[in-house]
Amino acid sequence: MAQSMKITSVSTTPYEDQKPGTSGLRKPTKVFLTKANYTENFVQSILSVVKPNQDSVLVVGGDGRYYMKDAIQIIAKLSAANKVGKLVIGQSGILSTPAVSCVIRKLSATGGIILTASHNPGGPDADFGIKYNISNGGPAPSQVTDAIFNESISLKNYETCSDLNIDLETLGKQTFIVGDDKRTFTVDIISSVNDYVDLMKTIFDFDSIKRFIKTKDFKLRFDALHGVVGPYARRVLCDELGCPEDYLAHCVPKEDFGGSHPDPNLTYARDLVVEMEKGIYDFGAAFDGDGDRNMLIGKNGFYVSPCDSLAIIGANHDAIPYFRKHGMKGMARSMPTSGAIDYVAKEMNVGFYETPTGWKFFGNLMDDGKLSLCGEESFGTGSDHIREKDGLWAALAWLSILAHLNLTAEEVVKKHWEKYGRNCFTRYDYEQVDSSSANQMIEGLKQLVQDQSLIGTEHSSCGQTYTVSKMDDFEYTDPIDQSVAKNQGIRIIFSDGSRLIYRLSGTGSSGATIRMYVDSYIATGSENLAAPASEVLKPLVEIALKLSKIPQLTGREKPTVIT
Ligand code: VG1
Ligand code: CO
Repeated sequence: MAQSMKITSVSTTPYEDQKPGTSGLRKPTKVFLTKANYTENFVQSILSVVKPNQDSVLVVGGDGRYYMKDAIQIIAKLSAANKVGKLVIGQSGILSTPAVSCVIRKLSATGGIILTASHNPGGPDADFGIKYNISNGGPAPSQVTDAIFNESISLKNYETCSDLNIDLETLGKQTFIVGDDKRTFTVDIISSVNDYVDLMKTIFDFDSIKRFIKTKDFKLRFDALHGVVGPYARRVLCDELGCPEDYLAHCVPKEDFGGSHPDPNLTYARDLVVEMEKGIYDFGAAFDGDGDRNMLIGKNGFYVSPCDSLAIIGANHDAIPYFRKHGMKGMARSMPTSGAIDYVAKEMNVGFYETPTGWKFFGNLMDDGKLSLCGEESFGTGSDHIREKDGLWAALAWLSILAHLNLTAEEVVKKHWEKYGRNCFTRYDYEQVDSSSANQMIEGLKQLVQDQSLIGTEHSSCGQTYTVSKMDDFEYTDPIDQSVAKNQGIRIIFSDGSRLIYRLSGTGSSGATIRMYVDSYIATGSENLAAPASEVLKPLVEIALKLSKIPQLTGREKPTVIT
């Protein structure tokens, strides 16, 4: 029998700053590289909360960014020492966030650890992140991340098998004998893509999508922004749907995402927009670093807003075999997401939920059978097939709808507006703002919430007048476990239903990012139904900037990103 690997208990100093944000712990890579035991401390904190035993199975993988493989070796050493029975890891460490969720569910695993900072850039001078997902395949809820944080601030030791090294490249099982009691620790290296692609084949009708692409000579462009979606897009588009290789752009994962920002929006996925504007491709999609976000662009660069995309998938869900089989149990959106889907849910008479920002708030509703389709304005769309948002799923959902309706993306969107009316939406991001001015801005708004002095006041800009009818700090009570999430964003709601929302990002790694959201409904038949959102929303944006004093307080004349 192989010699048993020794477990050592290493003393360490706790950190004060390992509080997971909207989606896991995200910090500059340098913090993980230079602060002693930074990764070990956080992984031990996760394991201390999980309390593993010989039956525990953890799924591990990430988006391929710099430091991921080192982090996986650390996770293996600590998992072995902390009595985890088995780790299931994507080959070369690669698993998209939706693929981790899929594998956790398929294996009924204990949970999973995802190495990603999602849409944040990667590399030694950019960001790294670690996220824990629970047994339903979804992001850990606040109760769990709070417990992990509490461990991290008082941690004194971590347990490790420092001699244990795993081979991340060879598919199949590796076994190790660990500790004095000679426990078996197993590592199983699995295909990064197989389980996920198998799941997609049960959700969509690949044959009919393939036929549509072929008979219409429908040209696609999928841009993975050098993130993890590359291998998944290659398998689905080229191997399954028979598309040529040149439909794929930036589909080889890179440790630094080619030095760019793997965030699928009009600013950071500019390449795709430029390609689509040429009029060669019929439908384009871009995905973020870890594969859970999507941006969709129609022919000639027609932009499909994520809020509209969600509503349109809802309205046309019967184009997708999965929904035909399982039915539409309910729909949900995060609070800042436009109200477009509200009209669809109402018309279809299905349950509707408005949750705080972050995918973790959808999990309970899905587990309880109340929710089939949900999304966020931040390019996240998904269903209860897994418990994460899913970029490639959204693109396949759209291909199914386009094939079913035999229309272009632009026609589909415009017909939707004609039927339901249109929610014009924009988000202004002010990235890396000085934290104290960002806090001052939010505090000012909180004061206005407290004294309710804006209620009934009129605000005019560009010849339009809006009256404030409600102002609050969004609070959510989970309908399943009654847990309460407070301070989830300041809302100013006008008498015509238009909304201004302000919150601070929980995914940045340094300074503060202010997000300001504007949502306004235009009824069917209105002459500016198809006008550019920037024009329609101009007066409300001006009012929003004035009420919040963002330019004065931050010294920023313009946001970093407008979506
Ligand atoms: C942002 C988005 C939010 C999303 C989160 C994680 O959070 O606004 O909608 O769920 O990122 O997405 P915040 O706190 O920065 O606004 V991902 O793809 O980065 O895991
Ligand atoms: Co992401």
